[in-house]
Amino acid sequence: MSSATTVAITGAAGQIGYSLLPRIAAGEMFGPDRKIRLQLLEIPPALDALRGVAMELQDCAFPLLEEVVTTTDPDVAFSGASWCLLVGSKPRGPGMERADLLLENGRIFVGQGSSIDARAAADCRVVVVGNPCNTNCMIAAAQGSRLGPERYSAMMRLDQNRATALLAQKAGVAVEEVGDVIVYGNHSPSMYPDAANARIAGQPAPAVIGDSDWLRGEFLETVGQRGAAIIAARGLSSAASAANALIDHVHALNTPGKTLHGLAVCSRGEYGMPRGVWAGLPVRTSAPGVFAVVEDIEHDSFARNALEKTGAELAHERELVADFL
Ligand code: NAX
Repeated sequence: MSSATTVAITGAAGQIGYSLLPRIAAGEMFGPDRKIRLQLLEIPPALDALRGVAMELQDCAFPLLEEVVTTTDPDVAFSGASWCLLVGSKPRGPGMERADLLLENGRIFVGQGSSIDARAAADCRVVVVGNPCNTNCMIAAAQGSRLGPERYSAMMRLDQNRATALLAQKAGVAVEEVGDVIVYGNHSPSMYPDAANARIAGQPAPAVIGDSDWLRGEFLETVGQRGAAIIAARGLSSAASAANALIDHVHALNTPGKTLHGLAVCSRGEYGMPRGVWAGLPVRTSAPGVFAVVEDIEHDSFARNALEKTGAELAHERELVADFL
């Protein structure tokens, strides 16, 4: 029996995949002593490209990389996987409404969720990146009877990292001086990056920044529109920073400690998020893969209003995909 960690990655021939796979194979996600087996899923038109990526991985001669499987069959990709990183999804086409996108992707996540529940390892953890990631994650989790909802999370970490870097820049401090930045709700422009409870060099961020208009205006706007700004500048959506955020997300899940992390997890009504949707919430990890939502963070009326809006959007998305749940 192999002692390698088996990692299934969907959409592996895409942009994020191209940034992500070498970093996982180099040990950046699971550590320098852990052998890795990659099981990569694509749709048939992208299979040749995926084989090219696999060739490049081979040519890196990574000491930790034990095997790379390329496939178009979810049952093969998820078989025995301890981590399922669901990156692939259908992009929004011209004239496509968000509701259409939810339905198109919903079908993908019904199939992948069923396959994961049937095939993945008993200790499997699932992380959804493919958008709309919160609702896709809820759909995938709903297909399961073997793995519980606590095994499924969706990625808010890119938003968190963007907000953290922006606060550091504004305060003129190093990024590691900024902590406890949690992005609540949906990974969409309705998200709420909470600067009021963030810390800068151990002090409350609002006191250090000293500009509440900026925190409630330009800061929120810049974080919410950062993805669009990168598309406008690069002609392509964020990929290296998304891959990096996924590595941070998995570290957060795997590293017990007091640090607060923002993950989209199944809400039990914390901070007014509708029960049963996957909402960005503050969590602490108590053992590898085991986390609890931190419930004692206080919010003022401005924040509560923002939380209500993003929560309502998640509830609305759930109504649109009700047939898949
Ligand atoms: P790409 O379009 O470059 O790659 C997506 C890949 O998924 C393609 O190769 C495609 O063939 C594959 N795919 C489509 N349907 C599939 C299926 N049913 N099974 C397996 N593979 C399938 O997109 P990329 O830039 O890599 O982004 C991937 C996803 O991440 C997108 O949905 C994107 O919106 C989302 N993002 C999410 C972020 C987050 O913070 N949660 C940030 C980055 C990114 O925008």
